[in-house]
Amino acid sequence: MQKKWWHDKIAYQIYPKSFSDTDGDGIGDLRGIINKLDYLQELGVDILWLSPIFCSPLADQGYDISDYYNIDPRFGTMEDMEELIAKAREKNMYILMDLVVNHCSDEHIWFKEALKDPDGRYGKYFYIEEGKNGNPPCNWRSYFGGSAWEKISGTEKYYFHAFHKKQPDLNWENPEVRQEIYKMINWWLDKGLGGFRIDAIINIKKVLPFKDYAPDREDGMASIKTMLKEAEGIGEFLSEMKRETFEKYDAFTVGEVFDAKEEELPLFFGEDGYFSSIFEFGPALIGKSKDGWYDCKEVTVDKYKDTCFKSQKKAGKVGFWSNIIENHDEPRGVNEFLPEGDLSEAGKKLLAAVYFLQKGIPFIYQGQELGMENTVFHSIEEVDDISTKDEYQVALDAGYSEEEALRIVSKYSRDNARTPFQWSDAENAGFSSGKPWISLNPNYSSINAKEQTGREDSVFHFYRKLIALRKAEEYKEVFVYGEFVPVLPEKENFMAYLRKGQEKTILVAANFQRECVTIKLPVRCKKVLLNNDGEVKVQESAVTFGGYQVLVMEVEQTE
Ligand code: TEU
Repeated sequence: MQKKWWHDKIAYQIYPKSFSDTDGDGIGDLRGIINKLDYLQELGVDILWLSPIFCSPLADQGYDISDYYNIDPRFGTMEDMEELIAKAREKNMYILMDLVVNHCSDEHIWFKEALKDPDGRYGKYFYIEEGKNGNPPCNWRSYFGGSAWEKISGTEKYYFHAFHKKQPDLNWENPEVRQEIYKMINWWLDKGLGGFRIDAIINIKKVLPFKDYAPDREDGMASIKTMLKEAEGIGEFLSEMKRETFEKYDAFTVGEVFDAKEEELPLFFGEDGYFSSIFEFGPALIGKSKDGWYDCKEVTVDKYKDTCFKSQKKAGKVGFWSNIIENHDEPRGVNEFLPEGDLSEAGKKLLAAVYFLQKGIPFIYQGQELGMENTVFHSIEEVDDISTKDEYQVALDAGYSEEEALRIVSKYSRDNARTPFQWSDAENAGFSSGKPWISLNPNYSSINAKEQTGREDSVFHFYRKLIALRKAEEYKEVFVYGEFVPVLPEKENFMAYLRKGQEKTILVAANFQRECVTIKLPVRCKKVLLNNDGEVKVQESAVTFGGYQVLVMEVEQTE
């Protein structure tokens, strides 16, 4: 495999709006990120992915861009952005921006021009279709609920939006649109970006002409995902984009690609793939239902393990997943993947070790390094997220009470990940001197960076040690390139795997339960490299694990 600069890097996702506010408007800003580069350097991360900070009405928190060439004044200025890129590079850090080009904002000049003349040049930048007998052109449901079509007032025409109606889809079939996008990408890469995270990119290729699919809910509509299963030819667009932009700069790109078919993985993130990597969403999709959050099934330890093992097998020799336990669209990983009631620091560190040391690029989402947890909602009025509000209505429509519907969406809401970063136990958790745009998680007095950076056995320092171990001269080859081999996969509530390198073999072994257990391992331990909790009890190849104890060991090389 040809070695790439990003293979041994650790990535960190920043949700700027909730990271650190320096001007007291209650919204995080670029100056806040610049001021926290030392904190991020202490943690040991290399790549910083910023969720969108372009001009936006924030209908979908910046994933609705109204000007790709300017920073939204709420986040700062272009000079701040250029300073951040420069100061990050001084610390050998790379900045990724969030490339949101499946759609733009309805306040983008292109769309304003399109509304003036739907049949004109800019009308062709979007999907604008005649309605059918006063109805939308087809029965696709938006990701955020309701029809994916919005009527253009004063006409019988509709425009398509896979997401919110303020996010009209850009028409990628139009070469002029694609060239506009490539020009913008290169403009940003010329500023010194390390690359991009690429938003919702699987949606850019639609099945055309638009047609109905069999309804999958009582509302008579069909999920867009049904159409995507049939869509063909996205590779032409993605290859062209890579050729015209990313590969000219050796940029690191990570695609947000859901539901990629196994046989297509080499096309997406193989040696010559469309992207450097794509996110591994297997764990995030465990238990999910096409009917809505109310119908989600519980995640179990063994389901999590099996999903990880299957994904690792799929990626095998293809390339590098980008591995996560959470992001700005998901609830906090410790709530999702640790059994309810077991959110101990030992459990949080165990979860950290078992995902972080798999093969792939580890991504840490802001606050995950502290073990930040889901927040509490007392009413749906406290919820900001449009997706959560839609799912609340879906639960009500399914017959759940308001109280039940609130309990359901509280568990899965994207807002769980968007509460202000918990810097300290000071007012507003040290996030802002003003009123935060979204309520704090009340537990900031006990879970915060100031307390944890000052405590050697904290979750923060365990992540710091994990990063240092992955980067250690002696072990980086095995952690970056080593083969992933499941160990005792049939053992319940136990997750173990080898990483087999040319010179070294590592065993990660986790007792994913409260009860102690003694395991006879198929390998002999040479050296314990990391232990999250309790004593180390290793005799030859028999190991006794305490509750939620994980051990990272160098073991004898085997065939
Ligand atoms: O998300 C794309 C997406 O399909 C999933 O994240 C999911 O549909 C969404 O989270 C609804 O629950 C990307 C961004 O990560 C997300 O924040 C944006 O809302 C979306 O695209 C539109 O840009």
